Amino acid sequence: MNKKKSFFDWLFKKKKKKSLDIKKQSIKKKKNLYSKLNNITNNIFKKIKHFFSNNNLDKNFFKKLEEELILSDFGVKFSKKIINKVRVQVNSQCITEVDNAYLIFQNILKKILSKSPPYENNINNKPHIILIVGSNGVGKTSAIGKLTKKYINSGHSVVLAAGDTFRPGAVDQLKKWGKINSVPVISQLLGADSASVIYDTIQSAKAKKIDVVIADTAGRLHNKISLMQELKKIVSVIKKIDKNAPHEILLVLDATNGQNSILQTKTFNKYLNINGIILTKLDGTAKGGVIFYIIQKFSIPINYISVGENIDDFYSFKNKNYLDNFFFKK
Ligand SMILES: Nc1nc2c(ncn2[C@@H]2O[C@H](COP(=O)(O)OP(=O)(O)O)[C@@H](O)[C@H]2O)c(=O)[nH]1
Ligand SMILES: [Mg+2]
Repeated sequence: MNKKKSFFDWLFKKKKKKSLDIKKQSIKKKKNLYSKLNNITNNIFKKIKHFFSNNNLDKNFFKKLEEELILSDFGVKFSKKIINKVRVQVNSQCITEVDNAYLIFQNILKKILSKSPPYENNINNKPHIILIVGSNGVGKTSAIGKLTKKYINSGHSVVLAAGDTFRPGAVDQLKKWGKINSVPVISQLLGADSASVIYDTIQSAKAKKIDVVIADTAGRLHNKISLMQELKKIVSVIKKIDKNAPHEILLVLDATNGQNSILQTKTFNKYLNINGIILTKLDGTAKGGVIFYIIQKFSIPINYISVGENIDDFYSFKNKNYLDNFFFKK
């Protein structure tokens, strides 16, 4: 009897230790994530924070703040709009301390962040088909690698379509991500018809009952119109298999491109029905103001942000609370 009791004691302690270990691991993971996000915050707002702590609310204050915002890629008109809002509140509340003006400024930005429409990634179709589009070099293929891991982690099977048949090396790059995630990549030779590669991939996914198809596409063809036509053709070929597909068309934007990202969004959205945005390279820019500009200008959700070249440097934008916390942490 005693032996039995001590065995159960031992088993209980072992289980408790294991659950503590798991807890510790997840805390460590969260800490890493927070410090990474904190670094981005510093990038985006370093200059602005510096500005607020090095200036008084004198008569030139708003003009100088406007310049800061424009330099941080908030856009000229949008910067003016934000400044006006700050000015109205500062005046009506008779604020004289720059710290209080900073709080007002942060609250205005928080409100903009909270306006980003929610991103619903319910998988109601099998296969769920995602088309990744965007200009050359913005981070499409890398984003596919990182997104694949997210789906694998949530228990879904994935197949990748090497739809960038234009750039030499693009297929190999996608295959590398396929290997890292242990998922198949369907490809043809360089110069092959992109729509046909994606069509084959979807057929293969159907035959093998794979949950998610993520299709890469080329970023640069000889001109903008031909790229858009190629993408429209891909969409119509996909519709031959499932008229409701692609279920998501995600536009990848490079945050370091600043205002150019706005033009890209306009162009891609004119030709395709963009469902969501992946904003990449937020780690490499002090000009992240574009994220606010995109949110206020387009009613397209920001689905993910990418903050580095590693597979885990990829965060859902859904959890606004922690983003809020880290965008604005002192
Ligand atoms: N620093 C940084 N680099 C990135 C990020 N995403 C992609 N890259 C790099 O950007 C370059 C272009 O990425 P790629 O996925 O090939 O772009 P694509 O041409 O749109 O497919 C590569 O060197 C990537 O490693 C990111 O979030 N941060
Ligand atoms: Mg690519």
